[in-house]
Amino acid sequence: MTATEPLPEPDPELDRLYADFAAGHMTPLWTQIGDLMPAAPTPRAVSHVWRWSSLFPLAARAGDLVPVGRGGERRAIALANPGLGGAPHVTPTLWAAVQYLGPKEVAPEHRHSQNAFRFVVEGEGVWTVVNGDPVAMRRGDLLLTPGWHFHGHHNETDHPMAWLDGLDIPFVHYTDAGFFEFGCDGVTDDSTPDVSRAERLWAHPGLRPLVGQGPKVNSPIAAYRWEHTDAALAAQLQLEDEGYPATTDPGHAAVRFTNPTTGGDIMPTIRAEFHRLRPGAHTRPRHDVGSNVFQVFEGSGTVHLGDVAWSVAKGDLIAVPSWVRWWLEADEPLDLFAFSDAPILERLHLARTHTPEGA
Ligand code: GTQ
Ligand code: FE2
Repeated sequence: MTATEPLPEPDPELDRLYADFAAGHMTPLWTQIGDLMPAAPTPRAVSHVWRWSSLFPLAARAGDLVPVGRGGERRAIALANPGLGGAPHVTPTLWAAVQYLGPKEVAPEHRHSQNAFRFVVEGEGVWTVVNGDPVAMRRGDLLLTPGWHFHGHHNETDHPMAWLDGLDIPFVHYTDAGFFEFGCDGVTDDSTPDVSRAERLWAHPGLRPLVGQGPKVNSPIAAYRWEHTDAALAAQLQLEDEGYPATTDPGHAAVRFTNPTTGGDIMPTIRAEFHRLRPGAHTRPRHDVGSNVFQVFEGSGTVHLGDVAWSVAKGDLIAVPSWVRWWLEADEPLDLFAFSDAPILERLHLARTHTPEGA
């Protein structure tokens, strides 16, 4: 308690009052205002790093022991933030899981209110079928499964594949906003095109088809391909070398994945970005309201979270709770995928960022 007024002295009458509050399912503000309304966010979630070197072998063991099919739906293993009491929440709003699909396996179609994406840190050979559109999954690609779109995944190869799933499951759970439906038992289209119909229509830089006008809630681009992300980041660094200011900080190239019909985020609840740091480069320390999750795509470096420095390497996943001071430092060239709940916080006018060393 940081109250300036002292709390009342112990008193049997007061004890009876508190007991009667409890019996009546009521609770006084004055005993808990410090917890309910802290001067700045005091997250229960903690900073944490999950190592790909442990995640992947555990997912592979699940692949040997646990079938995938109707009922369980997905062989997805969620990251449980150590501060959140074992709940399958990487942060209070976000879900992050490693999903593993063995040779020739099929995860059957379903749909739900929760928004989802897949990010591929290694491998290829799985197609995710989104509202009947087969979308190839390859290393470096970001694939979208917006809320209420049917989706199933099938592995066409004779080797397993694992990837990162990001969803707003905890937020939808907390707000009791979720609906769910089964779709067909396999996938509605098991063809294996290199390019989805959504990309053929929507993924040409700066060109919007004249069919389907009007802003869309979700990005219609089913897959953001690595070739484009990589080229955009490489160009920023090259422009910097040529003397044109193109990076956010020296040696720090960054892009946000956007909805081409609005210029805003890919989905209503989730922001996704990609960051590239030159060897020796670092970002400026910052505090953000809301939570961030990173996955190292390539290279190695140090993630500073509060007062702790975590060395990270390919595939490692990093949870950054609200308002924790964080910054990145690259040893080698460091490529990092990032996602957050920023669209929720911004829409609700709760977003804040603080950069202690100036803007
Ligand atoms: O692939 O459809 O990690 O519905 C969690 C829920 C993946 C999926 C998850 C899901 C999926
Ligand atoms: Fe799903």
